[in-house]
Amino acid sequence: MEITPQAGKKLGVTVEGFDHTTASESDVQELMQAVYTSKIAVLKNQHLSTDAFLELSKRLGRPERYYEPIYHHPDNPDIFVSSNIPQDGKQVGVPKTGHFWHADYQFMPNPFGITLIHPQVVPEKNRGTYFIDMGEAYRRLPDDLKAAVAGTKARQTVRKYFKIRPGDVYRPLSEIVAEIKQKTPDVLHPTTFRHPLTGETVLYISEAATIEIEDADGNPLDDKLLRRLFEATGQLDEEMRHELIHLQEFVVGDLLIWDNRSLIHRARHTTTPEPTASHRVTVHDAHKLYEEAA
Ligand code: 7UC
Ligand code: FE
Repeated sequence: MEITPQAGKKLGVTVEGFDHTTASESDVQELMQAVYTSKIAVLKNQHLSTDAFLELSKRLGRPERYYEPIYHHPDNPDIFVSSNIPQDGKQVGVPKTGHFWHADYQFMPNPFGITLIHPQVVPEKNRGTYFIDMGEAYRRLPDDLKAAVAGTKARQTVRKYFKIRPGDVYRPLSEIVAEIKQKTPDVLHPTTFRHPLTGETVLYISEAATIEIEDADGNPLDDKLLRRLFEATGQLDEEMRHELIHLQEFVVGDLLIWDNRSLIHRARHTTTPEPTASHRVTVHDAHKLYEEAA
């Protein structure tokens, strides 16, 4: 196994020669360390079946199956499918997932630390996924914003980007909204926390999930604060030119592993509906997302 930094990029390493069937425990630890410190690892030449992808993922942690079954791979429910390519005339998984800044499971009480993506069909144009390192974003915040978020909590929701399921057709919208509130109520996470593996402070907010910041007594703070935080961290730049935005490209055979604690990501917008498909597994490593607020 050979790990090298991605040339000319602010984030990420390339990993050659990783074989999950023969890797030693210390190889796996070395790989995980690279994920925590460099944020993204691109494993090359991973032409794996869905079962093998899941087996590789299990070497890194305990899989968390997506809570909504419409995303499940038909043969393997631990695999989340993002695809706009029908198979035998049927939709598999969900199209156009993640077209907004988010961290995976940010709206859940116990998000996982690691996301793995195995691209299956990569478009000709508009390939890749955008990332922002929210540890670096926090370090660059002006002092007044750092002071404004200290000791606060952020309210996270799935409601803004929840996708209507095929089975929701003809249901009253109010009933669907009530179901979402009951199954996935909004959660509060600390606005900043200490990354349990790197020690850095992470600003844990995203445009898709975060709807409010509350002070230590639970009083909502002015909306302008959240807007300033989105602005300062590059999340409002629709041109994708902000200094903090990293475009991670990939080809079929790559397997991406990233640090879901400190990175937020956003799928690239396709202007033309090009075929695209990817498989995802998410895992809990040995630590909770955060042990304490920063
Ligand atoms: O359809 C999607 O974009 C799924 C999104 C709302 N959640 C992905 C996750 O793991 O948080
Ligand atoms: Fe995602």
